[in-house]
Amino acid sequence: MQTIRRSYLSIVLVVVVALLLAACAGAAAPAAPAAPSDSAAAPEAATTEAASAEAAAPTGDAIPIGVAVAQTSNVALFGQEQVLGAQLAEQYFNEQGGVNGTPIQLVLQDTAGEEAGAINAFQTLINGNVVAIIGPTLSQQAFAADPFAEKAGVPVIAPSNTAKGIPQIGPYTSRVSAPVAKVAPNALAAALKINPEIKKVAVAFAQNDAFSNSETGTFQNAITDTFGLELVTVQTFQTTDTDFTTQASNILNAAPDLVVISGLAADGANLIKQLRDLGYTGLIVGGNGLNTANIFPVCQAQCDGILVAQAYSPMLDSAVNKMLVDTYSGAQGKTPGQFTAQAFAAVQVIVEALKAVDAKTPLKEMALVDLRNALNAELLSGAKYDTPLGLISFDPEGEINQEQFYVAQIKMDADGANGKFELLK
Ligand code: 1QQ
Repeated sequence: MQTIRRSYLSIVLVVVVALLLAACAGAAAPAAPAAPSDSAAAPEAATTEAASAEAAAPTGDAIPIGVAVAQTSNVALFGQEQVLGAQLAEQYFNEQGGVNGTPIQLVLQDTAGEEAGAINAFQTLINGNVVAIIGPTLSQQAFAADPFAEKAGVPVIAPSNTAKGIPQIGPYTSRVSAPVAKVAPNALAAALKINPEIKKVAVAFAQNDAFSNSETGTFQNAITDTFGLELVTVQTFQTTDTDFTTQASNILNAAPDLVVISGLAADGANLIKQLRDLGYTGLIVGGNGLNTANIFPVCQAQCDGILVAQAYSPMLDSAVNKMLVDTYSGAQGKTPGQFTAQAFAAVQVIVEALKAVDAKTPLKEMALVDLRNALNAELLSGAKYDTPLGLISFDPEGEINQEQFYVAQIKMDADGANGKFELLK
């Protein structure tokens, strides 16, 4: 008995010493955040797993958090707002002491607008030893890139992926961007409140985009089933289209009382402009792809009146939101939009989850593979985060729990040069 206990103890001792040595070895090698690169050369996919599994966790230096969003292409109409939100969060949380005294450092990697760019950016960040990745901008890109993070065991916070099925990509994928199913129908309810006479609805959506397909499904079900309206035409387009004469003419011929559009920013706003130019005067509901002031230069005065459901209110009465609105307005001369607030929230949940992990086991004692796993487990623990989006948490699948949604209506100046999203009561 005594012998068994003694040999058991010595095994425990050996294991503990081995673990300590491993931890020290892990901690000794400095983390090497990926240098921001504009060439976005794709590392070999085969090296991804091995490199990240053996890499050391960040030590005394800043903790690298990857941000893979669109800084170029038409998708940068969203991505620009995301970069601003993430950088504001980086500055703010570092001023608050970072992760229990250790600063964070964003590692930006441009995805541009396609799937391949998102995959390249993800692989660069994974190999660059980031603790987590915020991105990509589009659901279309997420379905392609997130599986690489899943394979490498890197937590992903989707900052703006609202299509059905995003958290189900895998156990490492969570989102701070509420799904279209929860958000979009609010805009239809608002349209009916403004004009209770609406009976006939026309729908248009971008066929080559995962989010647009998901959102139009939600809209079409709500139009016919929830609100009992008549769907008079369904028009399709591509996110790369610039000429919408056919779709706009077909919509006008169907004589709808309401037009509902699911596309991205440039295409969606061009369609709206051409629809108005051809003479449509009724209400327009735009989906999440029209949820940015960056559409104003595209549809100009013809943006006026568009209804858009939002998962963020700049009016939210909380300390962190007031700070975001004040800081952003000071620098940009306008209030922040949803994509900025969601990117801020994405950084925030990672910082706060890292603090919780660090309080249990100091991060600098953890191997990167363990740190990434512990961070993911913490995010999925149900802990609540008081963000500019309100109080949020993640369910065990990584879906956001968020209480409050809003509907805004775009108001443009007469000359179409400036405008704003005005929240409806
Ligand atoms: C998605 C979206 C886009 C409008 C994000 C910019 O919601 O791709 O899921």
